Amino acid sequence: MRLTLLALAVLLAPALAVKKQDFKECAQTSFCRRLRSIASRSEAAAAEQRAFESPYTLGSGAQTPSTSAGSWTFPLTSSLYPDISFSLRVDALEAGVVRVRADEVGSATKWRRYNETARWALLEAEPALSASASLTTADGVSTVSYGAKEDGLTLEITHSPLKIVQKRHGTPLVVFNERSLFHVEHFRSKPEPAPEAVEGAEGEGEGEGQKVLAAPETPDRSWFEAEDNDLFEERWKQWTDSKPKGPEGFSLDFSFPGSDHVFGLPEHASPLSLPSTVGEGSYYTEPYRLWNVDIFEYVADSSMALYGAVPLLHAHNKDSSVGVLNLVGSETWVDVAHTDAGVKTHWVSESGIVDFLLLPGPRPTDLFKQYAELTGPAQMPPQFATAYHQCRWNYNTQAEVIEVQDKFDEVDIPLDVTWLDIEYAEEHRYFDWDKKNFPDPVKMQDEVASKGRKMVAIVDPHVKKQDSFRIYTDSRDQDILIKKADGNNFDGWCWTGSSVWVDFFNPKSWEWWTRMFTFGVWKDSTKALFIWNDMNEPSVFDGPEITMPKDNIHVGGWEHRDVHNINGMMFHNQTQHAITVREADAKRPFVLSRSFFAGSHRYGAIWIGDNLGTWDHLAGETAVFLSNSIAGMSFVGSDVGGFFGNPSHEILVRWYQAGAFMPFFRAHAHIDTKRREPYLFDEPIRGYIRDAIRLRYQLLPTWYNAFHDAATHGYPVIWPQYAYFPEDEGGFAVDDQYYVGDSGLLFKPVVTEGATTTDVYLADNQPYYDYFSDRVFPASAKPRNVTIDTPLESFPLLVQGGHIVPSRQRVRRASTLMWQDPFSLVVALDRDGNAQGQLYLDDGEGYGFESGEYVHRALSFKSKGYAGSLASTKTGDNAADNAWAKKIAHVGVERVVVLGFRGLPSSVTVGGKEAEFEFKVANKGGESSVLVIKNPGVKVVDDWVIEIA
Ligand code: NBV
Repeated sequence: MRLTLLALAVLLAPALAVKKQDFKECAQTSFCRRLRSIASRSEAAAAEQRAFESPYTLGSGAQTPSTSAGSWTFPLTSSLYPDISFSLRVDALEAGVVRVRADEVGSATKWRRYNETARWALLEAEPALSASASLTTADGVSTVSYGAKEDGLTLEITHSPLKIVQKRHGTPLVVFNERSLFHVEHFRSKPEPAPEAVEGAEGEGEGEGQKVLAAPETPDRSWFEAEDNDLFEERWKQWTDSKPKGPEGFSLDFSFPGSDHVFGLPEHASPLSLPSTVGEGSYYTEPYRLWNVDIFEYVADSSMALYGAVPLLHAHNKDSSVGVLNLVGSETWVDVAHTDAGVKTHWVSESGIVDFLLLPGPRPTDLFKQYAELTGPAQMPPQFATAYHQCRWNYNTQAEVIEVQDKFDEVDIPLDVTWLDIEYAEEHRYFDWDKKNFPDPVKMQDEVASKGRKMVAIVDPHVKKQDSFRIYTDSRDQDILIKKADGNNFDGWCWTGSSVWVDFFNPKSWEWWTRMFTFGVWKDSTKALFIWNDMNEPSVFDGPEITMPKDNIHVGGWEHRDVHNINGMMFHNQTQHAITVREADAKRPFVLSRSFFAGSHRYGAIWIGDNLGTWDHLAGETAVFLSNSIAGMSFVGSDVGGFFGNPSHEILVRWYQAGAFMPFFRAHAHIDTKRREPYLFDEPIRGYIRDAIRLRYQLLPTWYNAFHDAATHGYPVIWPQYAYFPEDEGGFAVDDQYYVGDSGLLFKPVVTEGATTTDVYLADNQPYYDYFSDRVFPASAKPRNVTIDTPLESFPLLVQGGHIVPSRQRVRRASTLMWQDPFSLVVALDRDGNAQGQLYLDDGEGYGFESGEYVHRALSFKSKGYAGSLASTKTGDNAADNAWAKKIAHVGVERVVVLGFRGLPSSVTVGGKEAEFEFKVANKGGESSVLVIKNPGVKVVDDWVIEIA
């Protein structure tokens, strides 16, 4: 009886779990199986003390193309296939970055490897070469010296067997091919099945049947090319991948001597410091997979692929950080092994040229800058996009959209953006409104806009195959659709039923797509409407792994396998462009994308997809945000409350608190979930949620500073502990708390049920002040954990001593209405009584800032004995009286709170004029001193000094 009940309970329990069987493991994909096994054979060889040497050798002497100083091309051969020629090109780039490319030359087949990943990922496909770099060759080693002299960077290229070591002042940072796992599968002709050899043929040489490769006279070949029946065709479930090009995978090995931590390779729901996938006691057994998929109900801790892919890895130790950017758009798996000699990684990819860049660091901040120099700066978002977004699948009618506005107003909760999921569109034909439920979309958008708010509507990449639908007929007639292997337009199944997909790699689609968003063409859109690109992995319901067949064809004849991971970015890019230029006076666009690739940060925000409203998802997400962030994708958030399921009140409150500190802050829920807009709850729950959202609005100036730094320097909006304190080893694996920009705000979400206290890790010798109370955690020479009370209404938010945090305490119903409200400054003094901060302001929507229409202030507090002063000075070389500065000339500072001031002030003056203040002395109970200066009478655009004596 108990058993039956149990079984029944299992059956009735909501089946919230990923369907693992819908997604491949490495062993189920032939190139991964083949290439991953090189490492196992190398290990077996090592265990038996057999040599396992790379078969790859560079030709003698470097051939230096006379036209391009800083670039050297070597002939590359493999003893496995002496007749096949490869070339290896090494570029020393301006930024101290090295680029290595390898390709097969003069293939006897008609095939070419995909070589355009750089074109989409990098700002310039061919970044500038360093004219000062030099190469010398002696004793079979070519040494490139490059970068700034003081950095002491060299690249040592051993010719035979091939090995490349990047060094800084003689210390190896990264070693390529240390373990001899480098291998490039050359193109080969599909063997004609010999009548009697088809079945049971074993271990023949090339071109002799299906089981090829292991040639008896060169036994090493079998180490690198395992027998495989799936070289020219691969079946999985009901799908057959025709693989016309045959095998063209490649395997790369990068070791990081002296580094015990590697970060990056998003997107995975794994810890930030990537644990081992191989070796004894490894944390995962599958490599980190980069293959963009629509994977709902994903596992909260896994190396499985998610929606986006950035093949960027940081290796870090307390002395230095280095990065590897692998420019590959095809399916890629990465094994990580932690060893006594540092982390060793093994990357295998299905197709494309070898094209990787070594970023020298040496600090995480340098890596962020170097990556941004290569891939371009993050987009400066419109300010409203950094505020609160309310979404649900779906707000079903125009009246419901308006009701949402009213309800938020009734309960005094701010809101900037209301979202429309797929049900706004007639039969899911995006662009075509369902006029029964949305009779007057323009009126609706105008009404929302009249409150200072915006809307976002979803536009997915699947296009309903229907002759009455202009997007379909246009794209079909212009011949810009993705094709099947047989050359006909591909169709598949999605929300729209039978659908086609525009090939956004095809430049012919670009101008047309831009036109679709003009107000003349999309008559039901207004400038208050922005866009959400979902399903762009792309998601194809009846395709293998819920995506597109790999042998589909894109423009130029490239297969989908070559470009799959880049696909989502192409769609995002074009939509973003369309939204930018739809107004004569270009405004900053906002487009949210689910799928992404290296470089997607140029186009807008992402979210981490279909999460579950459970504690383990809430807990795991912080690491995912951080991992995405260090790879450029820091305008990131998750569905607040969880997409699937009906979270308890407690979890919802905790999620809102977490959401208020996600760079992208949007509540969203599946169509089958119970409604959970904040206004639906009774007090105190509603109040707790309101407090979280209002706090976000108060701190918007601090977020805007962080977004500005991201757009200017390539810094992440939120900083993991290791990047903020690169020398504090105790913090390298900490991934459940983070810093907001350079504000000194340290946030940690509460992610466990019933938590009444939460521990926070403090790395440095500075005091930390509780943002919500006067409590101070004193400076200490040793890293420590401090315990914070976290009843449901509260959570850890600390200010690191030494920072000035700007905020606006008056919250209005939308952020766009707050532009002339006064500022407050929290000045959290460091051990020496000093603090720094910044305030960046512009109109929040246009591009005037690019031509100097902004205000950027440096704020600085200095203690002198028992006195002190707070000064605001201009930074930046723009005109002090630019148009935006004039517009906000009346905006003042209404309150300054100085925490930790040592003196006992008797006067506060500005330009000789007394200002009102209150002072509370520090007490032994752990409360800091608090000096509150009221209405000092200073304006944000002016230079001023507040003197405290
Ligand atoms: O458009 C419907 C949903 C959307 O709400 C969600 O945010 C996306 O991640 N979409 C996926 C399609 C199907 C979900 C089961």
